[in-house]
Amino acid sequence: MRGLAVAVLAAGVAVAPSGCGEQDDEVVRVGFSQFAAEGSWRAANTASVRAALAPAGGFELEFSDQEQKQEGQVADLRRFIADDVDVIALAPVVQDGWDEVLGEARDAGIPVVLVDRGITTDLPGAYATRIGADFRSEGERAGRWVREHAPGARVFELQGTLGSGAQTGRQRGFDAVAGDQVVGAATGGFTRAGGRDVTAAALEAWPDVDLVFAHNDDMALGAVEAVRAAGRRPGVDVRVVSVDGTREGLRALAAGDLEHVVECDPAFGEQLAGVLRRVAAGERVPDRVVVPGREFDRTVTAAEIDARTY
Ligand code: GYE
Repeated sequence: MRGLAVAVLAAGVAVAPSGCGEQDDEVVRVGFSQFAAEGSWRAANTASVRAALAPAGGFELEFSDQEQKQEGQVADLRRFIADDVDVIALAPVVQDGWDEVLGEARDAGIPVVLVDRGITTDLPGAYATRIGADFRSEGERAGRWVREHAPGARVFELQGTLGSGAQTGRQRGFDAVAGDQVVGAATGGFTRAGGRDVTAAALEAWPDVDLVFAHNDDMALGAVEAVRAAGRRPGVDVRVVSVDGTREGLRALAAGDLEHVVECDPAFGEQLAGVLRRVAAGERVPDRVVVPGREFDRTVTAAEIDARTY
């Protein structure tokens, strides 16, 4: 039986170059550990990745979502290793604490591609590449807008999940440019409710705050609610600058509730699919694949808003 299977497989491989179509052995088995469904950006990212890693594209996907829990993601990776997937895609909730499980993947010969956020690691060859935005540059660009348009503003920095690559990068970038304007900072965990509650507390703790730099749009929208609830006018008494570029975020921008939005594009599933295919085939890939993003201001058009996919 085994001899027959090998012979059939060999025949299949032999005809492949002449263009006789997809062979079963070309299916790439991917384990993708997403960490949450905490907001609109992540929902769009998950949808984009799942669409690109569909069977029609030659992928078999094991998907997992872990409610922002690193332990759950570590368990995901161990399951993917036990299942002997061809490649692991990991969207790490925080930066630290991955070396042990990534060592296990490496020992098993399973390459890992980081999706969206990065990690800090001492492990040589811990991962093949990272595909995602340049968070530090996003923070810098938000900071430059503040420097230029609100140089006297007293800033509350509404930070994302502490210890996540998106939080540390955006904070470092912003602080490098406009850090001297920051009078207070706290995390809203990248959620709308978090953004609202933490901003409400911040406006009491630092009554002279007149600008909020939110690390994402969901928190920015929560901040706008908190500003109104405090009897202050968004865009007049307290201005809000943000990152992501969700449809709702851009609507708030057009309406005058937000000032400036640095785009972070979640729809890189197709690009990721290409990278995973190459990594699974043992090809070398650049160790960093940057997803570019633009910026939006009040001139954003209805057509641009309608065209948003997230
Ligand atoms: O900006 C935010 C999400 O890691 C880039 O995570 C991502 C961030 C994104 O919660 O909305």
